[in-house]
Amino acid sequence: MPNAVLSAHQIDQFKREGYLLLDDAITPTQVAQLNNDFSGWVEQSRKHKKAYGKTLDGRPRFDVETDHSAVHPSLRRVASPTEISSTCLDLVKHSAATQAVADLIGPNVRFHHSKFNSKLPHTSTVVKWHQDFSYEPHSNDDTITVLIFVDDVTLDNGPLLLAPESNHGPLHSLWHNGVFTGAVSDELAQQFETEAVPCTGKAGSACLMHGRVAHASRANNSNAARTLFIYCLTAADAVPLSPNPLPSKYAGLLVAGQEPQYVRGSQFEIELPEIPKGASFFEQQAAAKS
Ligand SMILES: O=C(O)CCC(=O)C(=O)O
Repeated sequence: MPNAVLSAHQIDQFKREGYLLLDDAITPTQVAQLNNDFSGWVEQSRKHKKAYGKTLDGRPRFDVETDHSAVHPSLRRVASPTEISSTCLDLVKHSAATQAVADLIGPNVRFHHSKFNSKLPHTSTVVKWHQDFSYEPHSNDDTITVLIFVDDVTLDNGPLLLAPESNHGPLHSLWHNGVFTGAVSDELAQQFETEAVPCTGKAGSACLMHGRVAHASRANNSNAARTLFIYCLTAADAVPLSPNPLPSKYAGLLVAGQEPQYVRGSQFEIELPEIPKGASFFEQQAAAKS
């Protein structure tokens, strides 16, 4: 079957390095619509001092950073936006980014979860080194996180940092001294820092990242926001091994191909994650010292 959007070279690059940057993955109109949705939520967040709203499992939908205030909003996470934004749902179902994922792990692909991660200007949100697959293990590791750039992402506004080829390495523990820290050990984090490649690009670009790729990001000390719309897709024959950390009425929706008549397993050992009780994984990463 011919590939929908990716060249053989791009597919090879993804398989080797574990990620791929797509320019113009969504249209300028879609970028404007995402920005419009997110700006509305930022305005709303000024009225709140802590996480608020409700998702399917009763946890807060909107999560704010410790430096959040009415005059200096620091809305860091919107959980499951596919339920409150038709633009998000439409992108998950129909974008070139989703078609590209079908080229990589398809033809049969399903939706797992979505979120916005934002770092508004001069905010302190950091993401510690981790692999997404350890937060959302499946029976096989054909899982891809799609990170859509809602703003231009530069070296200055806290870009995603990736450890190339870490998709070929082990699944690292996110548990330390019996506590789920949601992050790899300090020693490993230092090693990944030395290999880190920043993922920068214009608004409308998308980074497709294999679920085993180690990644992190630093605070935004610039005047420009860095907001990402993020969604996770899996091969349709991959069955979740733990509860969805971001439950949604659309979880499991087929976004490409057909329902497979089988389940596929691949060989690995993995520690099951702790399901967040608070608004987001930021609380797990902040609460625990790795
Ligand atoms: O927002 C970022 O920079 C990284 C996002 C991420 O790693 C996550 O939400 O799992």
